[in-house]
Amino acid sequence: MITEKNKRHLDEIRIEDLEVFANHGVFPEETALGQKFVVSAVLYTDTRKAGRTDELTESIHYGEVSAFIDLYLKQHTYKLLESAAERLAEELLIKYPSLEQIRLEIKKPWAPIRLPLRTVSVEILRSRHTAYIALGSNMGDRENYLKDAVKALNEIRGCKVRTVSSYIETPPYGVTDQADFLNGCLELETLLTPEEVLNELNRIEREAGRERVLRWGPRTLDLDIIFYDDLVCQEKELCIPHVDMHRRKFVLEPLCQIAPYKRHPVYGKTVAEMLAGLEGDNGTGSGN
Ligand code: A4P
Ligand code: MG
Repeated sequence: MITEKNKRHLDEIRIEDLEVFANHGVFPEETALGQKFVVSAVLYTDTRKAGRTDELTESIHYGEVSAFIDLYLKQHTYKLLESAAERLAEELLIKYPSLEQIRLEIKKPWAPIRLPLRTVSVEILRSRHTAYIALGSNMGDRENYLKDAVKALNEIRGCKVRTVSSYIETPPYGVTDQADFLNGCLELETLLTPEEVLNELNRIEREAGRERVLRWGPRTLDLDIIFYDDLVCQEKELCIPHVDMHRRKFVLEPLCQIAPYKRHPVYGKTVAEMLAGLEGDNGTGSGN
């Protein structure tokens, strides 16, 4: 899923029609003989500092990127242009942290389809995203479950945990007849889509021995997506922003430590404002 980010205008560095002789294709002849691929890339980044200082190290070196594209496409073989573009875009976003977004087009002018055509191509747009994840545990070694979850998230390819709140002790919300929780929040930089993030969260919960017995019931580990950029999505399996976050002190309090000015894309309030709205409540946020 490609989402538009509500962020500052980004500058563009363009590489146009870089020719690479490589071996991608569905037919065995294509992978054996090779053919010409033509690559164009728009690198979205902030060039302001490089522009002011005239220092190449402050920007992204288009010569280096071109050489990387050439080598990467020669060293790997994919059946599909889609895969070649997907993998290459991911590699570049991981290699260049100041690259916020990339538009990548790979053309295949000699595609063997026995019909005259100028070219076929695949073009993709891939971005770095920011997600906020809420963590909770009220069984066993709670702190260890939360710490292991942070570590597991950081180990996912294309994910980086940027900030973690402190862990706070909170009374149970919803089903109140259960042990107190330890809760926290973290900021995650990610190349994954929201659905892929959710799958990873479910995997990490499973690996922590989480069993889905009772809704709102006791659990070794609960991981929820609170925000994903400014995305608003209401699907059966995935609601972003989290539907109940604005009523939950156990989410807003740790989130306020790391993102007090993050604004809810629907309600228009900052995290700090939502938390202030809950103060004076009974402390669990359940009285709302
Ligand atoms: N799902 C939809 N949107 C999201 C999202 N933004 N992030 C779906 C994560 N999952 C999302 O969740 C059910 C399904 O929600 C997922 O499979 C996913 O497809 P679940 O984790 O299986 O079930 P659950 O956690 O038992 O239910 P629910 O409603 O998610 O519970 P919550 O909201 O997670 O609340 N009190 C304190 N003090 N601290 C806590 O951490 N946690 C809960 C659980 C209750 N009381 C608590 C705490
Ligand atoms: Mg949950």
